[in-house]
Amino acid sequence: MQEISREQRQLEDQKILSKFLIFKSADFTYLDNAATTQKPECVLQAMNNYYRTQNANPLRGLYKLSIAATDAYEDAREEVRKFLNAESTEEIVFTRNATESLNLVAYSYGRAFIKEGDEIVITIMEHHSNMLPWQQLAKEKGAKLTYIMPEEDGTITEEVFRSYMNPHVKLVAMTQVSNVLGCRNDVKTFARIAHENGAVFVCDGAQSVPHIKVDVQDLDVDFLAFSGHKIYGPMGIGAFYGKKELLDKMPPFLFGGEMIEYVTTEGATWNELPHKFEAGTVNAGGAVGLGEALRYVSSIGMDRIEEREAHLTKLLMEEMKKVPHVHILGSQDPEKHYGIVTFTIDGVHPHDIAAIFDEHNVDIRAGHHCAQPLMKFCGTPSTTRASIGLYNTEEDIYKFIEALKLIRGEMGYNG
Ligand code: C6P
Repeated sequence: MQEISREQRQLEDQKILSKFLIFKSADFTYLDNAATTQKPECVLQAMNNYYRTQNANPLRGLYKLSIAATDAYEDAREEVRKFLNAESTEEIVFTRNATESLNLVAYSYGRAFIKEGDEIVITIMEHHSNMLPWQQLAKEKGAKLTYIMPEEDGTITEEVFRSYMNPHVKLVAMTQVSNVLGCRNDVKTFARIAHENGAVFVCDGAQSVPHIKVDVQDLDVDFLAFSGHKIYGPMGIGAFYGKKELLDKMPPFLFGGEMIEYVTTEGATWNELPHKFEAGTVNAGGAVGLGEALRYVSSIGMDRIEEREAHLTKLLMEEMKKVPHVHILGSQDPEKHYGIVTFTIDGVHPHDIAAIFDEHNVDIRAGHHCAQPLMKFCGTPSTTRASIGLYNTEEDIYKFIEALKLIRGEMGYNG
């Protein structure tokens, strides 16, 4: 990662911040980017423009406006393909979010190919969205669900991963970056080992795709899910990548309009990829917004985004470590956090911490972060989390630290 000078960084900060008008609407510091991100003007304008000039039901009409809507929708798919470096747009399926993507894979691939006695391997650090679909599948099929236990800081070594492989393992599902510990799993190595073992590899990219370069061909994962709203796009649109050879043999997930080729009173045949998995009227406006968001982050460059966020993560953790009674979950090394820093403060409930931060206009998240089994593994029912996005600046970090220093005092502690 290429470091830049202080002046260059400040110029870059200003250029980026000028695109996010929400920060001009009120005085607040936004550090809840792992939950959702703010939207740049170009995304709002692209969606506005779509609804003002191109809106019709895509993929159906034979008139000019519907063709324009179809083109806008399919252009967005091409943006996603490029962004993830998938081989073909047939491998990109639009959904509502990462949750729907992971459920779709569990319902369609899982119900068709996982059988009684098979084993599904996930990790204890999974978000509920990459845990419950596999739990339900395992229960329904009489399959075994195994949880990989990482080291305390979230590390899963190659040796540990290999120890979970056996001939019964038919599917591995794993997040690339944990939404709580911020640690990054070596998905490329684990996917290779899973394949050698005869298992497919499902990657939850919800917290990685917005922050690091993700290349599905390089990682050689079989499926990868992400959400538009965490990468500066709108809510209600997400996507997943699936290898064509797998998508081809998977049954549809939802049935209805547009996913069919031919219907009789007795049955139906299915549309070609990816439409087989996109039943009903699609979220074309959302897809347009997502496509524009991907163009926007690409214009900055994923390398720059990663460097900016790594720089701020380092600053954040260094400053947090100076504050007494604050404990950072997971690794103490900022390079292993990818913008996500979860913490506790002695004697203060995470909800009180978040409320006090809010009084100081700093937005962070408190609770179990939809990862209750991980909380249990970490020995705490809930925590507080700050998470960084591409528009955050050093000033945001110092505002956070100022508020952090006040928390115990405001709860009545001396020091
Ligand atoms: N995590 C967080 O604050 P959806 O809700 O479908 O857009 O994303 C689900 C999801 C899946 N995997 C991971 C690793 C995630 O972090 C999330 C969403 C948010 O941590 C909301 S709970």
